Amino acid sequence: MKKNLVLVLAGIIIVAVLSFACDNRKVIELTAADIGSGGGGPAPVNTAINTPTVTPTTEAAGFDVVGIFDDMEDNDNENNWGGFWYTYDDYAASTPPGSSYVVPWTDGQWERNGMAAEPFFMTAVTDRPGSSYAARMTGVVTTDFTYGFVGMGCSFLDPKAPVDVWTGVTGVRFWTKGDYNGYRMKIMSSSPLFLDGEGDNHFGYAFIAPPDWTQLTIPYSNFTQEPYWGTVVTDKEAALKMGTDIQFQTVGQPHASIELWVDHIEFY
Ligand SMILES: [Ca+2]
Ligand SMILES: [Ca+2]
Repeated sequence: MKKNLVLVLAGIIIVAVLSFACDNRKVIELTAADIGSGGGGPAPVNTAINTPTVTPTTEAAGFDVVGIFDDMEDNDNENNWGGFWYTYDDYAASTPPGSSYVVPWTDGQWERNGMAAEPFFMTAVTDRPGSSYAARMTGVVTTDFTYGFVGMGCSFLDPKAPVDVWTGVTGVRFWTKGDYNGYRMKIMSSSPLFLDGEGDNHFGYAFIAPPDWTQLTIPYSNFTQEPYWGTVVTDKEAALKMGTDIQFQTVGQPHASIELWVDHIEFY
């Protein structure tokens, strides 16, 4: 009886450690190579990975955070605040590399194919009145990295810097459609509370991509961390006062194909 209990406990600990170790390796999921360099703009500076504690103070946004972050209607890869869209994958998350695949390609994918990286591109919308363009990713999620993933996201600013998206803001609203798979929207934070920087377990909200365009309204009160990995951060306010990116990432694996559209993102 005791022996079984010990074995079960040992199993739980091993799973937890493995889970932590693997997820911990996501610290390199957002290398500079994975971040789109933008339409002629300089590549966002990914300071959070190497120096997660050098930005202890919240930078005033200098603009009204409440309102449209990006409706993509200008069909470029830059949001209304000046940051750039990008995709990312699990290539650098393990050895041998993860093999999940995302379109638009990551900078790393371009480079591995011997080509100069091209920026994230928007996709034409024909089935939502009032919208001509939206952000869309397609791809495949494999298990060469056990916790394989792909995602797309957008830095708030360029160069990357923390923005207080908490004060005076109730939550995030966006239109989405997709393939009925699960995805997780998250707000990356450069708060030093996240000990593993960009690879840590940031606040977000998981949803099922609906087959038809649907507006999701997600108050910050519904934002959570994922269970069982990363740094437990109880101060959501501190985290969201230092937001750096919004990201949309696959949940679960493998997926023979994924497709997610996101449009008209606003803070409300
Ligand atoms: Ca734009
Ligand atoms: Ca649009």
